[in-house]
Amino acid sequence: MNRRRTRRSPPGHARPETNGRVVTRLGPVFTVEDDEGGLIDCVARGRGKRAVVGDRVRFDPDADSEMAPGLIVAVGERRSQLVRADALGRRAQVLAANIDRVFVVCAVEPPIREGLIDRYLVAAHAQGIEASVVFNKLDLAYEDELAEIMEMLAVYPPLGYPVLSTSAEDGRGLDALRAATRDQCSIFVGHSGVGKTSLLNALDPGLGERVQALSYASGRGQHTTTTSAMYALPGGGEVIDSPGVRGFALWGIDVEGVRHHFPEFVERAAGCRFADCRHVHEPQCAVLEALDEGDIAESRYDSYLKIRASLQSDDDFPNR
Ligand SMILES: Nc1nc2c(ncn2[C@@H]2O[C@H](COP(=O)(O)OP(=O)(O)OP(=O)(O)O)[C@@H](O)[C@H]2O)c(=O)[nH]1
Ligand SMILES: [Mg+2]
Ligand SMILES: [Zn+2]
Repeated sequence: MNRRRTRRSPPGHARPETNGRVVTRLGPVFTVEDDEGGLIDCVARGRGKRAVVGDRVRFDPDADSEMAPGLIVAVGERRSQLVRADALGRRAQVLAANIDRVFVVCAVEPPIREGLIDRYLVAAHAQGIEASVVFNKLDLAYEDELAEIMEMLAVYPPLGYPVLSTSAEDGRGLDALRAATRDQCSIFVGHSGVGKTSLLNALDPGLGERVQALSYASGRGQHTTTTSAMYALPGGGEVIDSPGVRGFALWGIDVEGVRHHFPEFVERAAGCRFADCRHVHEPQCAVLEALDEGDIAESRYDSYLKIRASLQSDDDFPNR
């Protein structure tokens, strides 16, 4: 006889459903933290299958299916979600839910791509999620290189996106990062190898093994994060570590919507001659004037045009 069966609730008894939050997912198995801090592995049924890390869920801790003891039956409403288009551009891929702040992590190596930073910032803005940029591996940057990078990143703070410089190696900037992650739910995103997992470990060395368990160790001794997972920091606050990306394609924003997610454009758009100015070829465009005068960064405007172009060429996928 299957021993698992004997643990099932007797027929007719109300299932002891309870609330919790998804802290990680590996294939079909979600790990859910209940409101007392217990961790229960669950599978999901029906609408529960759309759960992602950060989701509030209703679950039965004792459903005792073949794969896991628990069963997620419903997903709560999300106050925010970080979402991108899948590789084919046909579906939304929700990376995490109920996030307060996105930390876009970059480093000298692999090199910074402003285009990627700006796409993340647009996706966050569209969801009302705050965002910061973290420049990590400070210890590896040469002085002249550092000056150049700092100048490049200096465009962000005036737009409402703080920039933090850190080294997971020598500890610089970690106090500021700790303060910035306190009392909220954040996610670390960015290219593979920029140091997201290392930063998390540096913030709380006690996490070591749990973080390591969700990594794939390559032959060169590098550990690549394979799935998103949420960790509670001892000083308060939670951080979701996410697998590195090659690129980030926007979802749910159409070509004419992009301009509303560049704060420096929004601020100036009232000065454009046309109320629906796209800030591309229009006469008397306050954004183009600010660009000419050097008040809007070329890198940002360049990102704007590239994002527009990427969405325009996707007419087959109107949802994107
Ligand atoms: N010198 C130096 N090396 C760092 C620093 N942060 C991370 N590294 C190294 O960079 C490599 C990649 O770090 P990870 O933390 O695995 O990077 P990640 O962003 O989590 O990568 P994925 O999980 O693949 O997305 C490792 O060899 C780290 O030891 C840093 O501040 N300074
Ligand atoms: Mg990692
Ligand atoms: Zn304009």
